[in-house]
Amino acid sequence: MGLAVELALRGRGATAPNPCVGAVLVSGDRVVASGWHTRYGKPHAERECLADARAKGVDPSGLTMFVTLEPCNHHGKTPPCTEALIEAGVARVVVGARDPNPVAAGGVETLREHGIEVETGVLEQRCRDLIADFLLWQNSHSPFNILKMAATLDGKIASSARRPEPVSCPESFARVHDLRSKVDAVVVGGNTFYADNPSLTCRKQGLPDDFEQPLGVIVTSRLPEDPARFTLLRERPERAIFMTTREAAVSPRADALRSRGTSVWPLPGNPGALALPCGFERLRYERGCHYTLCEGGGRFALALLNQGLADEVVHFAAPRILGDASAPSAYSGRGHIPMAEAVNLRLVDVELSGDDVMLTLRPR
Ligand code: AOF
Ligand code: ZN
Repeated sequence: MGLAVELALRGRGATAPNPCVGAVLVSGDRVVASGWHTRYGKPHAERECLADARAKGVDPSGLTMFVTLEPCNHHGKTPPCTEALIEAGVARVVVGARDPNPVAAGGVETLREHGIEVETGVLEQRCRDLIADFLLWQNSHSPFNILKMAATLDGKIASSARRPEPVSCPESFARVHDLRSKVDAVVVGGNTFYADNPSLTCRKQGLPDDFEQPLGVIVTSRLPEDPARFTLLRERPERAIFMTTREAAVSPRADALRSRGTSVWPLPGNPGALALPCGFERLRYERGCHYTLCEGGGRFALALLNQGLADEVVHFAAPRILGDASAPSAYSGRGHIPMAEAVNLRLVDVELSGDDVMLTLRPR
């Protein structure tokens, strides 16, 4: 099942608004075929796995399939996977998570009615974590927001001089660009935008020719005086969106941005505490964003966490220490907080990323 989870992740980003799913076919203790859902509307993981078996000359009858999500039981964009499994004569199906989608659920019962042995709940938490995005799209109006942070061991994201210098190693940098290749928008706070002048593009090797760069979104109460000074606004003005206060959104600076094709969206709330949910809702429904990558800085990161909008945190801890209290911190903006009011996260994964440690966390 662990392998099926790894395979499923290969489809992550391309299956939205459907889940990513992985499957392996096992004979005894050998994996003889595998598959995953590669893209929205394409065959499901179970059918990909059976096709892989056929291509390898493996007869699936009597074998066991491990699949991260309960096989679907309905005619959607594709016919039911339960049918394919029954026809193929698979003897046993091991399921990670039950399907939260009532329209497609019920596969477990159908398979059992046809004499297939079914076991459920294997690596269940990991399989549920795998489809947290799918759950969110069904139950909320927000995109699935991944908050990315890179900090020194003492939690600093830049030196006090705030030059745009890398904190993490090249491997982590490459992982961030891999993340950028899977999201529909990259979102930053105003401090980061004005200090770093980021292009917010994906610069991963080997991108397809038709790759569409993510939207660049800036959350700030201050709009730029001279848009042409900023790479994003110079190179892709029509792919940039400012989320700002209601006052700033009707200012001459907002008009100047709009005349260049950049969108300026008003948010409720005051300059220090903009209410982000309606901005994210617009990203999803007006711009079709299913995933965003929120890249800080510290104040924006904490605002996201506080407003319950960080659905996953990817934190790179670099093995270096600044030791400078005046340098900006990874998550900041509150004062005199007792430990009982800390933002508590659940650790989902730990990996080495070159010299850094990459932590993947989820809200509790
Ligand atoms: C997927 N990929 O590998 C599995 C899914 O419209 P359809 O036919 O693509 O069906 C989508 C539903 O099928 C989806 O909501 C989920 O409940 C179920 N299983 N979906 O996209 C897969 N196994
Ligand atoms: Zn299916």
